[in-house]
Amino acid sequence: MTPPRWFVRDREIDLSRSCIMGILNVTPDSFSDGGLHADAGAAMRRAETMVREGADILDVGGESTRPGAEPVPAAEEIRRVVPVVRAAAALGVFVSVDTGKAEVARAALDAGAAIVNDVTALGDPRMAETVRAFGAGLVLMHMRGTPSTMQDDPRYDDVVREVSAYLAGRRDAAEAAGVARERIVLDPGLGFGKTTAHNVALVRRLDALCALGSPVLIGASRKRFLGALTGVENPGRRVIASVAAAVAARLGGASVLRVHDVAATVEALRVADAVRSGLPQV
Ligand code: HH2
Repeated sequence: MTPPRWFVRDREIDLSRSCIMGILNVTPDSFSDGGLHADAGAAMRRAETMVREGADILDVGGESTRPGAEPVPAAEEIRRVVPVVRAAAALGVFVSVDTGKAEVARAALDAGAAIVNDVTALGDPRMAETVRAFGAGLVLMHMRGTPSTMQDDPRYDDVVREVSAYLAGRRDAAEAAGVARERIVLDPGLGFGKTTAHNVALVRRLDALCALGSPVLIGASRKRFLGALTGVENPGRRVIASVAAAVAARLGGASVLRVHDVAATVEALRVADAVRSGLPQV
């Protein structure tokens, strides 16, 4: 099967093997690493480690989206992310900015980011134009409700069908606003308005989302549903569960894996990639 392609600014990201997006939260309150990299120096040490461990993309976020999180003003988000984006881009990796605000996206793209990771899937009406103007890559993610309400009894008739239809619609909207299809990646948004059963169903039936023809990103890393499945309560101790989820997602067709634990995931995905694609000369 030919891998889907992903163009970001003037480059193409190699999706013939797993693409690892390392999480770099510069927030005081993210669910598993809040406050750890809140100053730019600590964030850059973390960035350098993840690049050494094999991250292809660094995803810089200045606003937590954990369930119940409160919104952060754009000026504060820009203050948090821009210095880190600029320094991370200088490491030679792709940098994405995890934001739903066009103003923050523009500041990050100006500072050298190549991708906008928009968990609101164009909730800001100016986002598509911002992405188009820079020729940036765009991740469109599904979320039910907002972070402050999303885990209040989420219900679907058919979660796989509804999430896929929603993402196809958001991709159409992005294309209508001038963002080329080969710049777009789709993400079912594990944990964003979903029960454990919904998250598991989305990973089990990733083929339905992959059938839309765009690369698929999965962010399962350290999330609460992995705690529910394994009984591991401390998010920082969910490495094995997170790696297992990344492997399952990769074998199900995901191209991009958004993770905290880069070294462990890269090692496991070497095996998953070999099993998926085979090796020459067998
Ligand atoms: N998950 C989180 C944040 N951003 N972006 C995409 N595309 N997909 C995801 O699954 C996703 C995301 C939540 O995780 P994290 O960044 O670790 O925590 P927080 O939102 O509390 O900063």
